Amino acid sequence: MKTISLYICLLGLLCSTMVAQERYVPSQENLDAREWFEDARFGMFIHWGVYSILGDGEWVMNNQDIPADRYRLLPTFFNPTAFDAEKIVTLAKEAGMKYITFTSKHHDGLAMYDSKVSDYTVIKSTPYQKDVLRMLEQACKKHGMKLFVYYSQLDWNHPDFYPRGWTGRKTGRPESGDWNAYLAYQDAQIKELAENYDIAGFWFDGWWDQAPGKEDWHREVDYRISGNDWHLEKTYSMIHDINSALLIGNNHHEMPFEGEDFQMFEKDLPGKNTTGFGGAGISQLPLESCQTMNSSWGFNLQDTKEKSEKELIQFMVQTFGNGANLLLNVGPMPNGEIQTQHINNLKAIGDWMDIYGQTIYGTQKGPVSIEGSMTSTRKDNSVYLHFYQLDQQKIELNGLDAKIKEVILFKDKSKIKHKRSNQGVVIEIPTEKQDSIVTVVEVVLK
Ligand code: JFZ
Repeated sequence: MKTISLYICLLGLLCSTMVAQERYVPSQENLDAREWFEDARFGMFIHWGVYSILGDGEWVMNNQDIPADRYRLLPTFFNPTAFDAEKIVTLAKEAGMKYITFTSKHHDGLAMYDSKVSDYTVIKSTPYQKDVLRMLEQACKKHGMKLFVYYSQLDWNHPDFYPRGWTGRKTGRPESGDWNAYLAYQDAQIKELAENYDIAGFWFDGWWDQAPGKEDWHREVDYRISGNDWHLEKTYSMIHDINSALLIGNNHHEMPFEGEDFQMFEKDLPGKNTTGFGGAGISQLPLESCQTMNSSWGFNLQDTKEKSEKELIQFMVQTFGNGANLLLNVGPMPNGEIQTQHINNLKAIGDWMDIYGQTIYGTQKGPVSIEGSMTSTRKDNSVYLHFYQLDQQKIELNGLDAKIKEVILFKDKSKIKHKRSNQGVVIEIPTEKQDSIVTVVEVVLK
């Protein structure tokens, strides 16, 4: 009896170790892709779909409690004749962006690509009948840009997305459905995206609608949800089996899960939580902050909370100074064009990157920063100080102990006075050398 129970324990132990051993080990191709991603630093997020027609952002179906059968009218008159994938890709490239992340399917469930497992697509449900993702893929290939796909696991249209989560509860769908059938549908779409399109990775979203095992996630709603299991490991290993280089990120606002390759922060710098639904710690994975130009992701007619070019560039350098990428969003209008102000923002950022790109691409998080005033990046023997708030000429940099060869103003290479201090080094930036947006100083180390 003792020996039998001993064998059972050993067997149990063996199994648990076997399962534990299923830890995700990124391939060399994946690690190379991560390195490319970190060096690239800057991408364009594109939130575009039939929701753009209503000009009330990408959550309009949920926020206006639009029943699914009513919402399905929208695709029937979605015909963006002015959409020009090459124009948008070129705009991104000239802004200094190296990749694009496009909403292949958002929460409303409509596929903005030629899905073979659904009729609810831009091909089969709209008069436009063009594969928007394919058009972006071709333009990215032509202009040497990489393409990621945003994919919402949350689906307010699919009848089998059941039991419902904390959103999409007023869509008029029957109070029934087969969750596993929905997961099979989701994985079939993810499989076809990974196999049929030349993409660099996935930007998943919607986990938080269920947030299995995370009771505190839905504290402000007066009903309890079961929090269905997303079987993410199964989905992630399916993707990496198809192409191990594909980079997977999931906007679940938790510390990264097994199988993920990068960590994103929504509308926040890494580790910050100004949105209230952030707050995850900072992992060792490549990092990416995503941000809107106004306060909406999808086109929003009445959203005038526009960030200025200065605010956008100052947030941008802070993400880079925190060792993270920036994924800056555009929400094309129903005709497919981008609002003029957002085009101008991108042009201004492009002009800035033309001068200072060397202090951004391929850099790591810098060794020094001053809260509310300066962040830094580092590459080889150079530390690049990005002062986004300067109201004095003498600045003490604590913690820069390395031996300094010279300190120069990056844009004109003119010398900047500096002398050692107990804390580190004091540099002197005369007012006339200071820039109203970001003053960039290069510290060349010995
Ligand atoms: C999500 C999407 O809902 C949004 O539409 C957009 O795509 C953005 C990039 O990602 O934003 C969220 C995610 C989670 C919460 C709110 C907005 N949340 O949990 O409160």
